[in-house]
Amino acid sequence: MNETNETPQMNINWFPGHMAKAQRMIRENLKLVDVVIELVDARLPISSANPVINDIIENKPRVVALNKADLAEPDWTERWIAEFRSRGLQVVALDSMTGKGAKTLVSRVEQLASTKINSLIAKGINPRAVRAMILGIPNVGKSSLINRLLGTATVRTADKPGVTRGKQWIKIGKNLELLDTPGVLWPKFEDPEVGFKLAVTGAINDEVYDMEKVMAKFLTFLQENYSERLIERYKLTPPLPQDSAELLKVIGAKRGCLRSGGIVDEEKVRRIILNEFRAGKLGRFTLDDIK
Ligand SMILES: Nc1nc2c(ncn2[C@@H]2O[C@H](COP(=O)(O)OP(=O)(O)OP(=O)(O)O)[C@@H](O)[C@H]2O)c(=O)[nH]1
Ligand SMILES: [Mg+2]
Repeated sequence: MNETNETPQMNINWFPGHMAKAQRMIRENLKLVDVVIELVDARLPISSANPVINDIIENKPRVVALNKADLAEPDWTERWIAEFRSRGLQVVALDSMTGKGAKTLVSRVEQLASTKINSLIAKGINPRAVRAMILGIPNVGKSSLINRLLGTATVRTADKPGVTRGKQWIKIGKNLELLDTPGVLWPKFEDPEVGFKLAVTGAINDEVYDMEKVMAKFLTFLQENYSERLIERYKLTPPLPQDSAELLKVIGAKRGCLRSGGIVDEEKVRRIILNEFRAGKLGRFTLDDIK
């Protein structure tokens, strides 16, 4: 996407103290688990990743789940899967709303822990369930995945004194226990391009960035790359205006977003387009390219 100089000021919610605290809590919980499930957004598998995830989890086995795959372009998801594999990572596509991919995810987690579990067996120690936790930036779908897995879980296990003191685990099938509190990671702040993608996909609170600037850039992006989708969705007549402000007005007029005097309610149109994009009504998008 084109470079612009605007930065959605997303760092407001993440002071250095918050990051340090989040990291500390995650490290504490990491001691209890065999495997990490790193959730990223399939529409932006790199931009939605935490910048220092490797340092945080160190050598803990990890499976990357490309969540919201239902909103991403399937071809691109395939390419991203191949890319992650070529980097030596386990990866699965996931839709936490329907649960598509969840079974594969669970079996990958079990596979990743099998070396450790087998070594316990070899030492004559009773094999125990594999333990895992979910990590990811805000809004990536951590709670949705937990709820989805809970839906298929046999029990939500209570505290287990001595072993997992004070922690709540969700037992999934016979062999897997999932920590019921996910680790919330901070996104990448520095790169304005990343900030833009996080803003349009809803990873950053709408109050925290300049909606007008973000939507101007987004409309230009749609006009340049996906004009046929705009034409179809909003019943527009081609060619579309190149200027994003003009385009906004045209869509607003078609949608009847008019205030008294026939003036287009721009705020309302921006909101409609953004909501429809996020709900997948403009089609499926992958915003990160493989570099
Ligand atoms: N289409 C689609 N939407 C999803 C998926 N997973 C989650 N969502 C939606 O994404 C939004 C955020 O999901 P949550 O599960 O609350 O995300 P979270 O990571 O727990 O967010 P925080 O608790 O704020 O850190 C919700 O509106 C979900 O309905 C998915 O696989 N597909
Ligand atoms: Mg949550």
